[in-house]
Amino acid sequence: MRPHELRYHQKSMQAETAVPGATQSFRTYDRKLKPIADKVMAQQRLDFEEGLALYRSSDVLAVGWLANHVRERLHGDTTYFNVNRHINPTNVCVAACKLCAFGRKKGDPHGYTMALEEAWQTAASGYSEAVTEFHIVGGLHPDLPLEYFLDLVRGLKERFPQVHIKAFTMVEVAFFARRAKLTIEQTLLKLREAGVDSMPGGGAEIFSPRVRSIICDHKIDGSEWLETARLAHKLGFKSNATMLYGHIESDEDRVDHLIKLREVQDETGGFQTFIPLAFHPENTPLDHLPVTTGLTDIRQIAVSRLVLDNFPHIKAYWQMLTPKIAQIALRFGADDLDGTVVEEKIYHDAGATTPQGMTRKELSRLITEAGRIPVERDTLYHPVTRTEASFTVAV
Ligand code: V47
Repeated sequence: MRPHELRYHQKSMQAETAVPGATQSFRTYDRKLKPIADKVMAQQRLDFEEGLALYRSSDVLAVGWLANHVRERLHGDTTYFNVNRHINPTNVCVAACKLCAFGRKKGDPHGYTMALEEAWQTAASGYSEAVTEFHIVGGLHPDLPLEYFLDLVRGLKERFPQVHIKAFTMVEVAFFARRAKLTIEQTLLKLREAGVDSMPGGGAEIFSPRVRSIICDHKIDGSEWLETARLAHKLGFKSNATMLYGHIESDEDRVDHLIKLREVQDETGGFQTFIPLAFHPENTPLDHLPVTTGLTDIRQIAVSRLVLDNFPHIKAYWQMLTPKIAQIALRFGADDLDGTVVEEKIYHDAGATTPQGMTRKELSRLITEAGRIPVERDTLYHPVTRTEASFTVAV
């Protein structure tokens, strides 16, 4: 036995734990995980200190085992993906967030704003895969009126009536409202009337005021993001939630972020999916920071699954994680890979080397080879059944 193997063997001999009710026995050499495992098996809520212990445990495989247990309890082997297309109507943005490589100041030669016709054409390109979702987010443009976005959505609904429109982060919604001198509720109602069906999870970043003041100081603060989500849910919108990790946040900031989301979810039940987003530093003012490692990404997926006990889904966004890590994440708590995407700008401007899109076949292969069952879903997680020429959604 080599020395590191011996060390592992001794540790596991010390603290091997059989958890009642588990189909297999849970083993860990980290004694702090034992009471956490007992709570997970008993379907009890984890508290702040326990969340912290999951981030700090050296036994990441045991943390992953627990997360996988929860994932299988909720979803068995089912693993979701969807056929979507991202549309970013403008990269012009007043916010100048240090975390971002996508946004450009007004007047910057690399700034762009799509004419409405161009945005509708972008939506149509890549339509060969019969998309079920348009995912629309963009910069906080200083001059574009709310009407531009309403017309954009109306035009999409006219041209692609069967496609779900998941559009505008809580940050964009709050910005539209301020510019149009409307309340958040009034703005949300106008967006709904135009055809917005649900909202993506972006812009949450990390709720800690200390970190937010450094990485995205001109954005709405964490409590405004949460309040906008709360209002959207109360009006009947479903949304997602994200957390940007791997920059200057602490473990405490991460747990705090997850618990704040969990509290809103207790109240509204409006979040569908949580998507942890690893920070990509390239081409941002924070490019001196290192990229996250595979184990950090995998652990983040697992801790999210364990702390967010009231979120139905945890997404391993393959564009951000790479397809290889996203595939492994399917055994560490994730049950969703996101979708075909077709054209991705936010991560690719920040140096992502992943492909811009994947086909249904490629996504299914990743899932099947992870020993899971691929299920194509629509945005609201109804299974999609396809024939050669069309698709139907089981509701
Ligand atoms: O809000 C921006 C993040 C988000 C960088 O809801 C960066 O289904 C890393 O929210 N490095 C936008 N991250 C993406 C997003 C999303 C993606 C996929 C699915 C869904 C969904 C939502 O990307 C931003 C910000 O948190 N981001 N710049 C960067 N350099």
